Amino acid sequence: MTFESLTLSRIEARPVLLKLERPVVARIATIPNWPLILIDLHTEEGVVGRAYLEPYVPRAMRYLVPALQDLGEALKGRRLAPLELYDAARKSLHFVGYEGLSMIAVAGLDMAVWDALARAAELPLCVLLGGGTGSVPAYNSNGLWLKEPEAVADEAVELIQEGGFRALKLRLGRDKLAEDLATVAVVRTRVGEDIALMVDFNQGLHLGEALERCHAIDDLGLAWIEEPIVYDNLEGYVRLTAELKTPIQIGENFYGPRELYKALQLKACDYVMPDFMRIGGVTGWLRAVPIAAAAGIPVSTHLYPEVGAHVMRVTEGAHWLEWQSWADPILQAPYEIKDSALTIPERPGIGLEWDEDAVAAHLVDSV
Ligand code: SMN
Ligand code: MG
Repeated sequence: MTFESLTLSRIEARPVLLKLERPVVARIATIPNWPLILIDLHTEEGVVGRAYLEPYVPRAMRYLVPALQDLGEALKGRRLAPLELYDAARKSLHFVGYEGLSMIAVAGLDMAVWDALARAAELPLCVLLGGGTGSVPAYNSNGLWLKEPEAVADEAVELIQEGGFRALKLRLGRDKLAEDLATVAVVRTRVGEDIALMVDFNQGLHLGEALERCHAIDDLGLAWIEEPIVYDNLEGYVRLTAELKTPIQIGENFYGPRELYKALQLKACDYVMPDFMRIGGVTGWLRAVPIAAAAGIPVSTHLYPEVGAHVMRVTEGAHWLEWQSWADPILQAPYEIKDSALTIPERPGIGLEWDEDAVAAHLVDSV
């Protein structure tokens, strides 16, 4: 069989819910259980492409699962050319909405299509894309949510040990600025000077608060300040980026390459970190990151560490991979982290195989 001959037959999408070892507690939301939509893209030739979406809100799986299955029906019989299917799927939902859930569904389809193609070619995805296997520098983003300073510091020490990490991300945005300052101070004391610390406000502040709080942490040597204000207040980001010494990081809420382009044109950030379900999967990533590279802006990933590792191997200006082990419980062979880097396994495709017993234990009928 040659990969040129693959034909899409159907998309199977299954909702699972996993209890988070360290629940997400951010200024704007608390998430105790993590939703994953497992996508199996079947081809007439028998190759199955696999990917997942993680839409934060369990109830969102109620409408994303049928949307994915419906894209499968709409594209049934088409040859598996990722760019062609991406464009066809985008077009099919254009009048419904060009961003939001439409883009998320297309992104899920796209990642599974690329996976199927790479599996058929018997190549790791990064090799199919013209790169090579190897490791990708990663920071640990598995925890450090809004808890008491001492508890955050204890967790920071634990997180370093999860893979010889040299970088961690803390969430900020407690009720009082003094509590955030105390948290960064105690974490710094416990982890030492050699660990890079990123901070993320998860869009929790209004511009006035952000100006005050970001200036207050501007001399702490932080690696970046992420999303202090709501993601689409680009004027606010322009002001923050101009005023602060610490690099401003945004991008997990860019829907498609054009949003990245607009932010960079306005000089609304120093760094970008597109998310795979919003930027448009692998295809969206491949179309977005050259814009950042041409502008001299370093690119990090958001969530989706497995597919993220592959595309970072072919990303000019690749910066940090965000490591979360949140899909590990349903994977047969989770990716490994050593010396603060994720190593791409010698497996075809993205390298995701479901642990079907674990999947059965976590499948949800209604959410
Ligand atoms: C984030 C990740 C997962 C859930 C909520 C928030 C965060 C990040 O913005 O960048 O890791
Ligand atoms: Mg973030």
